[in-house]
Amino acid sequence: MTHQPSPQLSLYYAPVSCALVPLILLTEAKAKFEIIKINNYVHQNLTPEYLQINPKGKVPVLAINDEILTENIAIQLWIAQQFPQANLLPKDPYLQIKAISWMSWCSSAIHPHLTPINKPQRYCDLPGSEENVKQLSTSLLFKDFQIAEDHLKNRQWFFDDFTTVDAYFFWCFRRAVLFDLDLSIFPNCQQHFERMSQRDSTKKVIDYEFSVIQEFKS
Ligand SMILES: N[C@@H](CCC(=O)N[C@@H](CS)C(=O)NCC(=O)O)C(=O)O
Repeated sequence: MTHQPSPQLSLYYAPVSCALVPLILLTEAKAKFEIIKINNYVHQNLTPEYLQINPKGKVPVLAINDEILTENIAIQLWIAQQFPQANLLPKDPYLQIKAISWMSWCSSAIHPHLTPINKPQRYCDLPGSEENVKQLSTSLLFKDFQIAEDHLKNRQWFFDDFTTVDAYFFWCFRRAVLFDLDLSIFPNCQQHFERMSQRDSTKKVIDYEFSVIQEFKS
């Protein structure tokens, strides 16, 4: 049997961004990887150097040896496949497809409803319209959260055990928490958030995030 060397992994990461999700997963998997910090406060993601790495100008990026992988779902699936012992996806093939369905929803519904709350100026240029964009996006976001709220009733995780979907939804809900939205109408999501916050991997990456924010803001 030939021994395949482990690939060299570099995660391009910006604090508070959705790069938190692969960072949690790599930590869960006890993977060896380096973090390349991208200073989103000064738009380092839009510099010519970064655009050469990812022309989309976004994080996360996972560099696997010389290969560049973009898009959170693809990165999460790659990590789950590469580190099967971490059980980041359900074992049953159909439930794996269901996990991809939940991940697609985080990526294509929730995430696009979060960004306009943070950056309304990207979505409108009529004077005085930013507040309205925020309000409409918040109401779309709350419809998304209600779906998770119903699913999480009497459940600890999206599936029987922790999976990548929990990490992805955690990031989504945490963004809303950081926006200071009143989320008290979603107690099941709040409990899921608390449960996720108690995981060793999450604690570690949140501490790390704090240190990167301090560094970038100093
Ligand atoms: N479709 C991409 C979206 C990634 C994305 O929007 N990342 C945000 C951070 S959460 C970003 O890099 N934003 C920088 C910008 O838009 O300038 C994915 O799923 O990876």
